[in-house]
Amino acid sequence: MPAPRTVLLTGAAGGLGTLMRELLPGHGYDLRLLDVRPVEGAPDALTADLADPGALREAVRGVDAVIHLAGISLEAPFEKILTSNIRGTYHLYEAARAEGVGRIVFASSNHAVGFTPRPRGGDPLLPVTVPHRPDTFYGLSKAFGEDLAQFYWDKHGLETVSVRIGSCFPRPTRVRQLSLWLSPADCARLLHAALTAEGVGHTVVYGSSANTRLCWDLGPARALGYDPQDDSEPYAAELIAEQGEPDPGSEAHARLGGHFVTDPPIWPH
Ligand code: NAI
Ligand code: 15L
Repeated sequence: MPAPRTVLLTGAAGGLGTLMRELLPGHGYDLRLLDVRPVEGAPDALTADLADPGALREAVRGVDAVIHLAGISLEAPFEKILTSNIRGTYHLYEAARAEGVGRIVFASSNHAVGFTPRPRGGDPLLPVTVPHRPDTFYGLSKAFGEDLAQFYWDKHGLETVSVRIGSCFPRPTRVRQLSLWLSPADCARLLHAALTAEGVGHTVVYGSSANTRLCWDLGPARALGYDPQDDSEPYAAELIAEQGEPDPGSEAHARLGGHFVTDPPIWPH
């Protein structure tokens, strides 16, 4: 596949979308932006809902690839997750299939496997092959997205890299993020690798920087050509002084998904 140049970025008004629309052009991309909300400073951005299949067909027409960030990014009532993340991601894949788009990079999450026990010191790093163990309806929608991606590859030859993102923010703000942090610059490197690697079929990777406290295997991401440059460790002393060491006996620390595992469920009322 020739290197993609024109890329649709969904969720462009969000936190990660805002960071990526600043950084990805530096890797050579022309971005088409989409969000259900107006995108600040981008009057040409498409304002469209993932619930609108016709708008998505127009949005993907002529692009080489899609980076799919749009959706609810935290736990929410199931009906809302169903509309934006499950049905919405389906609509996007259908639009991409119908318009012959070759590849999607899907923003999956650590919460697709959030109930997985967090490796302790000396344990092997978590492989991407662990079974789905979502910790929330939100995580369940990411597990669905990964399965949808596999299905569209097997059935229709539409490629996806599903990136199980850890925590991508300008800097880590919680002790838990010391193992999961993905710096914005590394995120752009990883998305670039996911867009340009040859023959990915459907590939699942973990997405973080090369953190000293890494708990998962970055091998599959590196195999795409990702070469992370950042490490959360310079933030460790300050965060631990502020928040203390995580309690090794707590359920939130024992599982990859942290507090998403232990937060009370959100019911539809
Ligand atoms: P965010 O909540 O800041 O941005 C999401 C964007 O999607 C928003 O601008 C929102 O308006 C848009 N959106 C929501 N529903 C939509 C719909 N129905 N139609 C069109 N647009 C819609 O989230 P953030 O942090 O930027 O995350 C981006 C993606 O990456 C999300 O899919 C999230 O689940 C995933 N992710 C992010 C992580 C992080 O650390 N930031 C970690 C793991 C996954
Ligand atoms: C996610 O999936 C969320 O979208 C993000 O806001 C963070 O909460 C992140 O996981 C995390 O686990 O820190």
